[in-house]
Amino acid sequence: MSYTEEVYERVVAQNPGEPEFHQAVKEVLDSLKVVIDRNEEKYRSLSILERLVEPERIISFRVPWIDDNGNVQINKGYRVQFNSAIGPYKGGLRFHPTVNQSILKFLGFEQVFKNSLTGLPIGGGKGGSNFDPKGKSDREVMAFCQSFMTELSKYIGADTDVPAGDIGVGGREIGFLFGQYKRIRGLYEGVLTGKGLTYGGSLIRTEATGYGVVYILNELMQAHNDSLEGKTVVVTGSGNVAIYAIQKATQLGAKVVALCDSNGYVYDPNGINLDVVKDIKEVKRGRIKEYADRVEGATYTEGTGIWNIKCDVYLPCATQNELDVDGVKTLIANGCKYIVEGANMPTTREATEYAMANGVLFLPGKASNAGGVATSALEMSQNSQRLSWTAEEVDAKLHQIMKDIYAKIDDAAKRYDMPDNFVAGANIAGFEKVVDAMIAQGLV
Ligand code: NDP
Ligand code: 2IT
Repeated sequence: MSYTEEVYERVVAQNPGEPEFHQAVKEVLDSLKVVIDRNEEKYRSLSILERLVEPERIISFRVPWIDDNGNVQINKGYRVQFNSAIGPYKGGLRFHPTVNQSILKFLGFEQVFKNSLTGLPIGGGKGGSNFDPKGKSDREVMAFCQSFMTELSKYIGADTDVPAGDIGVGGREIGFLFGQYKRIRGLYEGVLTGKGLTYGGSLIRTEATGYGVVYILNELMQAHNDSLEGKTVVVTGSGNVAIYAIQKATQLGAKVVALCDSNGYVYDPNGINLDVVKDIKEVKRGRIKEYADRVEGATYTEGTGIWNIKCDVYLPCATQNELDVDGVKTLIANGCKYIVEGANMPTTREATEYAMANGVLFLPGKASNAGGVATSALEMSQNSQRLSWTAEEVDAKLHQIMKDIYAKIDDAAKRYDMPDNFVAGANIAGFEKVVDAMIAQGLV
């Protein structure tokens, strides 16, 4: 058995009941086989893969809070501090009822490689809770965030671990979390990113993940003598990443005709009206169904199946494993040429392999959604300098970072004779920097 296979079997045996974590590890280890094979003795002697798949630390804690009816509620809270070889742990917090240790370990593991690809000095981490913000009052969300931070504050800091948002954690939650950290620790520091602009946030952080997805898509298309102009695009989700991916794709001349939430999807042949989406999702915190009631010519379909809509470009921006092989087959049959992941691991392994084997140009989330965390690192830089950069400056840096990521993953894929295999390219290029730093720092 190869070293990568041995380590994968060990991960499955030692981390029972964690299918998402196994899936993320398998994809990375399969890609790394070609790298390990060239230098197996060295990597084995240092147990480098065993170290890479074991989080440095997992913190899990109880989060008690009181709801609006005066009842005590208890949630689970976590922070997975996965790897600090190249910088302080960095990665988002997810508040969603499905959150568990497997999901946070998969996200933390992916984050290590993603953060490495940004070229910035940030390690990998992820955290969150099975708390569901949907339908909660602002007071309930604040009570939860304050209790969550009361415990988490013991383990984070501007130079140790810097959380941010993810599913269910946006500007409102980051504000409540920041206030409680400051109150408990007595420190006004860049301990969180995605902050509001009046208290240390960076311009363009809100837009960064979605913009970054489209910037790197544009690089991919240009490298293949194509462009977004006149293309039909389907975006999934209708949250932070989806909204700003739609905005940038539209600015670059594409027509985005569909989006969704966890209840169903909207098709608008005239092109999505983003003002309506923002009002429904960012202001009213409502359901995407309302779009069809408000926009003439748009239709709403309950349930899944958004991949049935014909498109040239598909940008999955909702959640893990949302796109399976049947979905990909339908997309390809309808002429889809590009799948670029805005979410983390939204495409199943089988679907990814099918897409790549059938002519789709595919960018994995750890490369294509890295603009969010990269701009978080720019927020950290601004906080350290006690300065704020202009929107143009941050956007230009983000754009350049996405171009550099495309160049890195393209180069790694070509160096290992797998041109256009950006899954392998991203895993290899991400690994090279982290592993170099790990080896240099000795057995820690
Ligand atoms: P949000 O909470 O803002 O939005 C999530 C969106 O996805 C919502 O529209 C939600 O719908 C939808 N969704 C969730 N689960 C499902 C499902 N099972 N089927 C269909 N739709 C679903 O989160 P973000 O936009 O921040 O995050 C989206 C993805 O992008 C996640 O995978 C996240 O990890 C990733 N990501 C986020 C970054 C960021 O900076 N925010 C950076 C990099 C990656 P509903 O309202 O019904 O739940
Ligand atoms: O998955 C991700 O990269 C994020 N949710 C953003 C993390 C961050 O620290 O900005």
